[in-house]
Amino acid sequence: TLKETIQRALKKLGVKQLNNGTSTGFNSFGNGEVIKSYSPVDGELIGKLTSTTKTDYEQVIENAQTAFKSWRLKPAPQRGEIVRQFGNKLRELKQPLGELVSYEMGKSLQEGLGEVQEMIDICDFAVGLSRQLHGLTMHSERPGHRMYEQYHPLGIVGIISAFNFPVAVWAWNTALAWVSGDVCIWKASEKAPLCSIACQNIIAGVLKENNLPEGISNIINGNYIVGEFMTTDKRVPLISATGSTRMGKIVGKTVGERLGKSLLELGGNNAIIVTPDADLKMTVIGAVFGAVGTAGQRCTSTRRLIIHESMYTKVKDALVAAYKQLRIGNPLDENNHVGPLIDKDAVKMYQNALTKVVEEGGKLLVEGGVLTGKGFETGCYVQPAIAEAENHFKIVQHETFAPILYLLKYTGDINNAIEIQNGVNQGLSSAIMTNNLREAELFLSQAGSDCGIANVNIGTSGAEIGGAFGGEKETGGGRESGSDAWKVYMRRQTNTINYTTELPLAQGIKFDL
Ligand code: UN1
Repeated sequence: TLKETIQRALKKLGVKQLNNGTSTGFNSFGNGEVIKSYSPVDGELIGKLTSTTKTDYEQVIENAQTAFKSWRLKPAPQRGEIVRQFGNKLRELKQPLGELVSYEMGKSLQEGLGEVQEMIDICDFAVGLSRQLHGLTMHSERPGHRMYEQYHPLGIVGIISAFNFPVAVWAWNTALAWVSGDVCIWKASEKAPLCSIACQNIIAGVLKENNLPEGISNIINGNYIVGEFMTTDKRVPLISATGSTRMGKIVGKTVGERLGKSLLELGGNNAIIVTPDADLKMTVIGAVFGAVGTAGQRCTSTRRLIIHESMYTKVKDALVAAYKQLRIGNPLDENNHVGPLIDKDAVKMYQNALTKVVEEGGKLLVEGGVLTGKGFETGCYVQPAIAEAENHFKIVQHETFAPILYLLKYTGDINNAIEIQNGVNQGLSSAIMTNNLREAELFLSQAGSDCGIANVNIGTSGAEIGGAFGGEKETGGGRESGSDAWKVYMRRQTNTINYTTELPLAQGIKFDL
């Protein structure tokens, strides 16, 4: 039964009924009020944990600072070795951790396992990276001089993550930060806090086996006030925050006031352009997975389809037919495609968006609605909806974290579609379905999509970890995960060395004494 599966998973992950300290005894949780975590799947109380007080936070900072002093001296490839061991532990615990993600957050088990796979992948990436934290060498304009740059660790990295990817986003940040020589403090979402306990237990075990201080990885729990401990704290040089644009604006401003660094990965309003040359089958699979996967709660979820008028009826009919096939229910049951939304507030926002789109003149093609009856007792299960709309509608301009897909029509050439695609405040992910080389290349060109991610014949969600992940405009501009995203976790130092007995000045300046 589900209950037994979850009990077994919690046991394997060392998550207790009341979590007020890790399995290794280091108290990074705190003495504050108790937070209860209920599953949106069946409404059961999964477990409790204690939140972090200001006094606890000071202790965490001290532990992190002490750990940093030794961790930064460990050669980077040896830090990589710790991340390698962590990745192996994740391989062993992939099933129970995937189950906990699915049960606490509500995404399908397949997607929960996929999320743990992203953690494993970023560990592998970071291990390789630990031997490639390269800087450049330059030619000095002065004789007998050498110039180069090196990357040093920053110190404490603060990670604020959202409920929708309760483990992977942490891993993207922390794996890179660790090989960079940083130590981390993680504030997970208070909507999926037990996932962070499980992760902390795993890394704490690895650190203990290697006689390393647990302060290399720390977690703090609670609401935004606990997050503010870090965003206002000069001792935390980098804050990496994933979540809503509303949250990101506050974090960006707070960190900016103290001239700290922030890495922001915020909301998206992602679209797929469907051209006259699109492959209908690929379009439907990409759009449906993009719109209903994770119940529309990915920052990369497909929210808008921009369809050429010549394809419009075909695509619309195929989508409506596909939505009829969707099975909604317990996400740990592999027969289901779509699980619940995270909580009742999310359900309210979903309902509100459906009301708004009709008020603004849109038309519901698949009505949606909250599911009731057996298996749906939590009130968090909703029917994915499709609405015909226009890009300028306020509700279409807004990111609603729910499975609602807006169909928009374009006429004429691809530039018109690109204009609609770019005509929102967010700039995370985008896609085009086409077999026309000219359209595809234009979409990817400087005159094309303005997003951080632009795909051809792939949907908007489900990015691999190897590329830099993030977006422009109100998405916040940060890049996490692959490519050279590691550079933001390090400080660059330019070194010029004079190996002569003269002291020539740069720019040809003469200064004789
Ligand atoms: C998120 O929703 O915050 O590209 C992350 C994707 C996933 C990550 C999403 N790899 O959909």
